[in-house]
Amino acid sequence: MIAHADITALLPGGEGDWIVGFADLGGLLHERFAGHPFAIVIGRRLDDAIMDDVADGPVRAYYDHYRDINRRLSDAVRAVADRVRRDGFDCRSVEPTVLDEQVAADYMETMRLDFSHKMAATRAGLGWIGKTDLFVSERFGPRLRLATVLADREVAPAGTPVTVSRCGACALCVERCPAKAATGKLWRITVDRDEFYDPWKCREKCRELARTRIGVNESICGICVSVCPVGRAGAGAI
Ligand code: B12
Ligand code: SF4
Ligand code: SF4
Repeated sequence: MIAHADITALLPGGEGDWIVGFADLGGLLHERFAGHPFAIVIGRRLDDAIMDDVADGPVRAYYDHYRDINRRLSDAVRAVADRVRRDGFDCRSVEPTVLDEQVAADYMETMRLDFSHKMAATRAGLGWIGKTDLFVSERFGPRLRLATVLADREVAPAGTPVTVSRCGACALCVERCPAKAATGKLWRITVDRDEFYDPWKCREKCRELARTRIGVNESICGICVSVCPVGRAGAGAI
């Protein structure tokens, strides 16, 4: 077993900017990952001032920040995987994101990858899935990005899985989404993404906003991340 503190000690700045959780994903993974069902989920918070500026759409500072946080997460999962391997575990890292050219041929039809960081995070008990399909953490709300290390054996006791949404009557992200991508239905583990959120509508709007506002050909928006009251500095409880 490896202690929570051993993992956070590897993360620059320690617990202040990061969340770490452990999950047992047995029976939930694509066959490509099935030999490594024990997850260490790592979340890195996003900068509050930058995220406040995204309330009306993506800005250049958000795009730069998003790439910087992806680099930090890649470094973090590499460091954590090395540490876990030293204790004799077999493990593999799942990067925070992939490029369009690295995804499966049917990605545009499914808009799904074969590993969901958000699922690992709910199973670790770190938070829930919000009304626009974001992972909403207790500490930072949706203002974070995720990456995961998968191991062949239990690294530390798993958290208590979260199985239902805690959004309650709030619908801010649904109302502010310029793509009208979400219906407002509450998530629970038996509700599939496509029943409450349309990723094709979202992607199309993300690409339009990123192209027109910051001149990049990527899926960047973040309005739903920005407007969520959970975890936002100075915001009250929902
Ligand atoms: C494909 C993809 C997209 C697509 C589709 C998005 C989508 N929501 O499905 C597009 C291009 C539209 C997109 C847009 C964005 N994305 Co994106 N995207 C991904 C990616 C690469 C794969 C997601 C995927 O396969 N989804 C398939 C569905 C089925 O799974 P899911 O959405 O992850 O979540 C479902 C399951 O987890 C399930 N679930 C949860 N717990 C449990 C438990 C059990 C037992 C079961 C059965 C199921 C279950 O519930 C969810 C709803 O059904 C992930 C990285 C990754 N590998 O996870 C990032 C990721 C989801 N994106 C992220 C972000 C930030 C964005 C954007 C804000 C873009 C930006 N940076 O400005 C927008 C936000 C869109 C939104 N509101 O969700 C973050 C989300 C962080 C967060 N707080 O949630 C991720 C996790 C990247 C990261 N490393 O942090 N994205
Ligand atoms: S990223 Fe933008 S378009 Fe997609 S759900 Fe969030 S607010 Fe809507
Ligand atoms: S804005 Fe409200 S409805 Fe949307 S994820 Fe946050 S708490 Fe849930």
